[in-house]
Amino acid sequence: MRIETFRIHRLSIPLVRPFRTSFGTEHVRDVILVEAVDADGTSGWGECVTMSWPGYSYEYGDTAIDVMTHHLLPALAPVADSDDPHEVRAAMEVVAGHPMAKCAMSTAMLDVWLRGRGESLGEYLGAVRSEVDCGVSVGIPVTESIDALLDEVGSYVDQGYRRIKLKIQPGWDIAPVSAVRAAWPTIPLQTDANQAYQRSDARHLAELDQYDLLLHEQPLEQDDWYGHVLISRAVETPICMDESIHSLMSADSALEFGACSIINIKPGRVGGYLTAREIHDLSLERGAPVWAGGMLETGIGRAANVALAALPGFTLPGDTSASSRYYEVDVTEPFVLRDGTLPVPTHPGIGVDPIPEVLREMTVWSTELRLG
Ligand code: NPG
Repeated sequence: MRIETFRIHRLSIPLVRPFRTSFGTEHVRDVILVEAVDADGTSGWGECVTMSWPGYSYEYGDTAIDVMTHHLLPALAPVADSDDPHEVRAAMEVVAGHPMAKCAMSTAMLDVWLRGRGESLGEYLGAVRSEVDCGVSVGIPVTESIDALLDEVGSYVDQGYRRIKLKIQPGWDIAPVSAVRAAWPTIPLQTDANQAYQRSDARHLAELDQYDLLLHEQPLEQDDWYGHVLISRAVETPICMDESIHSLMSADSALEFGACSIINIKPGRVGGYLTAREIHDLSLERGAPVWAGGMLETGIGRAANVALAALPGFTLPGDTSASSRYYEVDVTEPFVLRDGTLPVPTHPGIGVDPIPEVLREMTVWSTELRLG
């Protein structure tokens, strides 16, 4: 492998419905795809999961492009011909933080490398399944109407999704959870607050224990480790962390301290698929379930996430929904739900490619970066 060029493609894709969380509402996905091009012309792909504004994370589209162009590109030049993905990850350590940008570039390189070896990402990571159970993440209806929520959840249940995740925030928690639980008494159900609560809300969150939930995701601020310990002690529903987990060390600390007992693994949040796999391995060793998070990815990021979700420790359904959950038209062949599952790609690398005409049509900006 010798990577000579990176291309950054920025796309604008309308979501099929607005996605509202406790940190804001997204109508159109600002998608960044990174293409690494080998000397022999092979392209590999990675998706940068940043949003268009720093709401979920300090990283956002503009910072990711800047970091990739001015900092990661020169850092990667010495390893452009490396046959060791770990060496590629190590080369990026000169840049502090910015895991989403790192994940996008290193995944594109990993994809080229795997294509050269004829090995799928699933095989490389250690997948043990050919299909993965899918859940769906349901935003807060823009109208805050329980009827609208029940309609949306009902359509996902009818499509076969195996678990429902409800976005919650203070003022939108007990009523939606109790309504969904009443309508579907046995469906696996969980919540995601995206850091919207405070330590003093522990008693309020404990009221949700009666609805037989799989977990509460990230109730408190990402830095509030002790607060998560307190909430974990005060509520019966298991606590899961998302935004707090940026590395293998933070996953280790979270489980050791009892800040959570379940981890949502997002490769973009932890800097790539190697670290995602290490967090999986650590959690499996500790007996802590993990599940695959989602960031409204196109088929490019989704393909890689589905491969990851096929590892043995991913025992809970992930936010790995079908293309139709997000987009009218995906940039790849669409991922279609079958009996509540998505198939793990088997072709070499991430196993999918953008459809050239769709990529062209949706691209609003692109650039080419030469290495070395
Ligand atoms: O299915 O891809 C999906 C969306 C799952 O809820 C989801 N993602 O907080 O986990 C999250 C949330 C998110 C989406 C966060 C986009 C940031 C960006």
